[in-house]
Amino acid sequence: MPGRLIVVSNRIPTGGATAGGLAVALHDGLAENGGIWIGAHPEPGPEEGLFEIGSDPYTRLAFRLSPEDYSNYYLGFSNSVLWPLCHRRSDLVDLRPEFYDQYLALNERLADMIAEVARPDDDIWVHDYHLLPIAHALRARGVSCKIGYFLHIPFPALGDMSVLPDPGMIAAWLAAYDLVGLQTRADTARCLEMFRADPRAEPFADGSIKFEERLVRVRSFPIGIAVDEFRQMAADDGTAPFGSEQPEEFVIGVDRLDYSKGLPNRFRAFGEYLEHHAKGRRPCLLQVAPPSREVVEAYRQITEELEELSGRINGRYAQLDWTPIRYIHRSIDRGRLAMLHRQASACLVTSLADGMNLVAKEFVAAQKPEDPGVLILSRFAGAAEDMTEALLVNPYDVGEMASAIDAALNMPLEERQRRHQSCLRAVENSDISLWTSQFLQALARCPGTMTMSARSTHKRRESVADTTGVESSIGT
Ligand code: GDG
Repeated sequence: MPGRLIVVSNRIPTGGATAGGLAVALHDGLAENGGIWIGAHPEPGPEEGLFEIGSDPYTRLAFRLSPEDYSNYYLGFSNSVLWPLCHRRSDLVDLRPEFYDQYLALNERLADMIAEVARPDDDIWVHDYHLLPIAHALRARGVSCKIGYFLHIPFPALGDMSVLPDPGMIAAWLAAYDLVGLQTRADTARCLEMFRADPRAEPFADGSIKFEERLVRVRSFPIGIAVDEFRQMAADDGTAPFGSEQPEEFVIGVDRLDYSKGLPNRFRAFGEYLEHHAKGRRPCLLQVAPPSREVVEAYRQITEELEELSGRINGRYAQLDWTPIRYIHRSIDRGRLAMLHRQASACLVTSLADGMNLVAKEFVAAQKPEDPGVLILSRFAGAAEDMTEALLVNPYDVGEMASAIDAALNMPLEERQRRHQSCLRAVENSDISLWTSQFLQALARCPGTMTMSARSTHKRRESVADTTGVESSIGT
């Protein structure tokens, strides 16, 4: 019987209708050989091991986060230490011993549960920063199957890692995987820099690293969206998403309300545009920003800042029949979102740091190719690495973003079409189904747990690869 795919993520998808892009993309791989998805149930509760929440067409096994796990592992070490660190906000890192202890404890407990379920011929695919130590903990329990890892957020700079309680653990944790997938070539370069600086690591030219007894490969796999599905959702079916409140023209922004998304500067830039460029024109900024991690202080602060900024800008410029910023601080239906993207003249993505940013890809996929809107994209979003024909901006430069809004709203049709075609190619080349299959194929090609003799053979092969440039990890 062929091995199964076991996906492990912080959250488990709990229902077909609400399944996200990742769940849909992994569906075939999971269904094919009776796969398993393991993740935390959205409702915390007392510990009770893994329990099944569905098995059609693949098994979903959930575990409960205790209130301490939720506070210290999830909100604490994951979202008040690793998240700010990876998004270049070391100033927001909140170091408390109980956060790190619970992060390690939860990962150890989860490794116990996975070890009970995994068979040697299974492939395990672990997702994101909440679960960095899982492979290391599984190896300590004798689990020998291939284990891949994908980090959805930026890989941190080497110097920034020094703020962690035990910075050397990141390399040791990652080295326990067979394959480490990152969003961009720049992330891969930062990860390799970390290994190069570590005396325990011996990096090879193809992006693989010998680390003590193990061999790990590091490569970029830029994540994407289900392009056709989003395009179909955006298609005009006669519904007016604004009802009777349709603005004359509008620029759209869609983001979880997170400090990494650069929202205050986006609002300021729109204010600058109105002050210096609009000249009687009356576009709206439609900002959809559902709440996120609201109990964390940094998130509370940015929520207040945005309310204050939108109030101030609207107070200054609004007219009886025009509200410049329409700020919606809650989630809206995905189909409606797709239609709004299609109707927008431009989209603002202003992240100060972002692993990829799927909103940029959704906006491009939703456009009418014959009359497309313009994507204004932060240089610091992973999406900018391949979407080079978007209007790239520095999100710290409010004046530059105001000029970009002006340029987007005045851009000739031919230039809009040319830029859109180029961005659409990048979006189609990273379709989520390709992303999934490329990652799983690369994991299948990994040599797996190595013996000393196998390692020396590998070393000889790599020295050939060095000269031929075969399988270069950077640039894929
Ligand atoms: C992490 C990384 C990386 C947003 N508001 C609503 C809504 N959304 C949807 C968007 C998009 C998704 O949420 C957000 O994805 P992003 O990629 O933009 O950002 P993160 O949530 O920070 O995701 C990121 C991603 O992982 C994948 O690897 O790209 O860099 O930070 O799909 O459309 N959806 C609905 N209503 C909303 O109000 N229905």
